[in-house]
Amino acid sequence: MPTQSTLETPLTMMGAPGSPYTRKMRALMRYRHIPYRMVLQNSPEQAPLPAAKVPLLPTFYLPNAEGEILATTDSTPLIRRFEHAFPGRGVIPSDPVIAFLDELLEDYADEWLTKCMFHYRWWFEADIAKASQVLPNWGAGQSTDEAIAPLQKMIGERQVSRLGVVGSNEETAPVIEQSYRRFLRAFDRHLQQHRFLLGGQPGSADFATHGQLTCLALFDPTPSAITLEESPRVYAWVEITEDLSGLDDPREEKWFSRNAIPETLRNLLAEVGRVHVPSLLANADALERGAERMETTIDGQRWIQKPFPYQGKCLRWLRESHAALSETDRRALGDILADTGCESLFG
Ligand SMILES: N[C@@H](CCC(=O)N[C@@H](CS)C(=O)NCC(=O)O)C(=O)O
Repeated sequence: MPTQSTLETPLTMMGAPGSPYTRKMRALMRYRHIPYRMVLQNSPEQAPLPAAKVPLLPTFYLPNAEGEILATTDSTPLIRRFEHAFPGRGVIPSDPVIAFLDELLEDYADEWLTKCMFHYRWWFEADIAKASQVLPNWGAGQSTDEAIAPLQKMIGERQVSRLGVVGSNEETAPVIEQSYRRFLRAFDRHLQQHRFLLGGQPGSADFATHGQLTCLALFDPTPSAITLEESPRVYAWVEITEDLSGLDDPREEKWFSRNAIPETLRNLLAEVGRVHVPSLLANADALERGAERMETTIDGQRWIQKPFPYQGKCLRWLRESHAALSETDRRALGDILADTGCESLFG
């Protein structure tokens, strides 16, 4: 970790309140005390900013080696870049074994919980109605009801038609919905004893989880009701994690020690192994074969979806991090992951 900041601040972050990855990064910036300015998507302030190659929310505008400002996306590598650029209040555990658990849980939140998020937002009438009415208002500035109505219709229809991208369909809906409830129950039990996923201070996985849960717990009516039914504690945690700027300076000993991983964390890892790991593996297999569809079994039920190249990259990153561990670390990690289903990632 550097002793002084190597990126000029305030950083500019373009995003939207309903984007889980925008919320992930905003909570992270607040916790890390990184000064930022938030620019809303489609606002006049966005107009002069360069466009990203693949436009995604959030987008940061950061210098390359020549000092040229580039539109930069993808929260996971951005968090690692900021970890090197700003001193103090880091979110990557220093023990490589704990750091791997953090990376794996971050991937689960970013790539599996987002299936829950997108499914619930665009599957049930009440959620579709709320999201299509509110979303266009975030960036539309001052406009009349008549002017915004076609945008509301367009956004609703476009997003519903994209459900298949995350694998939400008639066959997979029960798998997604059951997994969300199981996750809530496991996270609830964990939070009864621990402040964050990896101990007494937040890791990048906490911010990823927070981002998806701002939608699931706080905004979309169907999953919000489910969250309150299963765990008011998780609901409260999402609100708390929004702004951790006042958390005492974290100390190294607040992370879990590799020799004392609580059973509640192992249960969360077992949930990752139950749904996310088979999904990552089947996706990579379909990509490798150039198949049009990935068809597999997740949680004992049929799963079909179009393969997703980005998640092929996620699996490669996890395997690279695993391969970079020393043999002692790999063995310690193996003991923690044994029988969670996560061990099949490297199998
Ligand atoms: N892996 C990316 C995912 C970002 C992402 O998928 N953002 C969504 C919104 S939350 C997006 O911009 N989708 C395209 C769109 O809405 O047009 C990250 O971690 O930042």
